[in-house]
Amino acid sequence: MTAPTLEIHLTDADLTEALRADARRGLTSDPKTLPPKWFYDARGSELFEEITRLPEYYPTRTERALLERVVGEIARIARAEVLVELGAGSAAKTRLLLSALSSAGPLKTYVPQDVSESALRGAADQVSVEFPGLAVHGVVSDFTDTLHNLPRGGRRMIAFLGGTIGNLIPAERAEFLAGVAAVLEPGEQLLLGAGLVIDPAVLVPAYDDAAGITAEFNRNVLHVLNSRLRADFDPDAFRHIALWDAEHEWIEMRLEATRDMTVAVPDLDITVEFARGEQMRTEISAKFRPQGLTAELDAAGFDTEHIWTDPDDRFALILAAR
Ligand code: AVJ
Repeated sequence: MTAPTLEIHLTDADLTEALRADARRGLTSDPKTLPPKWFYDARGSELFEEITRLPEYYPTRTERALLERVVGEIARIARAEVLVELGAGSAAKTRLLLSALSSAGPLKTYVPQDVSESALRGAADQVSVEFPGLAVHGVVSDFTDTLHNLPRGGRRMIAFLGGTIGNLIPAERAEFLAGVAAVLEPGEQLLLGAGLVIDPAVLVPAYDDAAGITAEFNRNVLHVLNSRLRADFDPDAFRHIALWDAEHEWIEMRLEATRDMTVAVPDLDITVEFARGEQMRTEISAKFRPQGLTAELDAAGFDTEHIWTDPDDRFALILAAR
């Protein structure tokens, strides 16, 4: 086994700088917003892992069961020598893909990418132990602006699983898909996992669980602002909200101030006023219709080769070629 390498395109200082810009923009706009990528410090990544095990949170286990069922088919259509996984996190589902791709084809290299160095290090180490024949090159970066840092040489498949594409607003999504298309050579592939539009009675509890883990995950963004920007948010004074926006077909998570508050953010030289009842958007998680997904992929320059869905039509895996 060769030890995994880790390339860091996003230092801790870069992260703080990006958070400052996002927080300044989001906290001074009306209504206030914060981008979802700031949930994922070490504690946030752990809380998300806990979410994936909740009875209400169906996406992870649905995607995994679907992947288990169709991974052989994917491996037959795939031509990848290099598997690049965006937002790899703990890379839990990747093992399925790696074993199918390496037994069926020419896979030589695995490139997991994530913003969380801690999650990535663990994943890269584990994969190297389990797949001794595979070269593992981890990349710590932001998936939306570091596609150009991905290694070249060897036919690539970019996997973007878990439904994280849904965290992008439609304009960002179009830009992201076009960006992926732009870095791929003709014939290279994208494997996309996306949550489908389903009954809100199933959808909403997935984002508002009875044990309150998603609420903690949501409030964690305030802990991140406190520790990185020396803000003095009282996270417990914010209430977790998850609602289904039927017009946009997305879940929206918000934090609602339960009292009037003045929050100091010394590292931005601002104070931020919250009125009791004021809501701040912290995440959208868009759900899709299969035809909508293929249309968006087509617009970005992809050909959809295959689309698989689970028996309850809750989740889709799409293989598209450049
Ligand atoms: C990790 C982005 C796929 O949108 O379902 C889980 C994040 N947010 N519960 C999602 C999340 C609230 C999750 N993704």
